[in-house]
Amino acid sequence: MLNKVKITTAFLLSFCFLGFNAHAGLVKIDDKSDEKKISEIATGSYDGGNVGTGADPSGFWGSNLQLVADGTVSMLFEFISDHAAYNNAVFAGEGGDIGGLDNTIQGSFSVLFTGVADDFLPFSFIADCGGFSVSGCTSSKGSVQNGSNSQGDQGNDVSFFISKKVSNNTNSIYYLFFNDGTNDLDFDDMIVRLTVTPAEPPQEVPEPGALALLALGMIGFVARKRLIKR
Ligand SMILES: [Ca+2]
Ligand SMILES: [Ca+2]
Ligand SMILES: [Ca+2]
Repeated sequence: MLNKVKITTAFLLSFCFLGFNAHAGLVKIDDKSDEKKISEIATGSYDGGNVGTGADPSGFWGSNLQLVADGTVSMLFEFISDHAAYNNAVFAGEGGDIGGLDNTIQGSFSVLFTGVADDFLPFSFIADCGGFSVSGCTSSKGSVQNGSNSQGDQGNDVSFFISKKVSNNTNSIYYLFFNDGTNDLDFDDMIVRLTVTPAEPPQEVPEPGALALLALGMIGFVARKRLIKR
């Protein structure tokens, strides 16, 4: 009788932890730079117009986006505008869940990302993407991955600017302004809106990690029971 109670409690606790993980985690800017308006940084003309953060957005240049806590998020990327001779592109995701778009495709895509606190969101901007496909580009004139974005060599290096968060209760929304590194800093070479939403990890099959946790618990329980019998 006591054993049954213990087993039930172990199972309930396991599912409590699974539930907690499923709902945790949105994003933060690592703000390696001071908050500035694009007009304070730009050396070329910023031609992005009003992107929902005002005509002269305030944010961080050379910074990166990280998860706040362990969890699964959905990342929706929407093309806003471009003002460049290059065909620039943005890619996001991992494994079999990779999406992307370029100046020609425009539109939007979304991917799921599961990570732990402080992980960088997996996305990259690529300058002058040739042969666009979901797996990448056949040629580029430089790229920058979130996590290694920096101010670099001013206008010669590719980099991006992240707007301050534009949020409501359930989403974290940022505008990302890519500069493709052709000797100016105008941050209008590709502009996308990133909406991050809490997401349930795929639930059809329990994750191996969760199963292992349950199995370990059961093994420990049986071992303890045997010790008591001795
Ligand atoms: Ca411009
Ligand atoms: Ca530029
Ligand atoms: Ca430009």
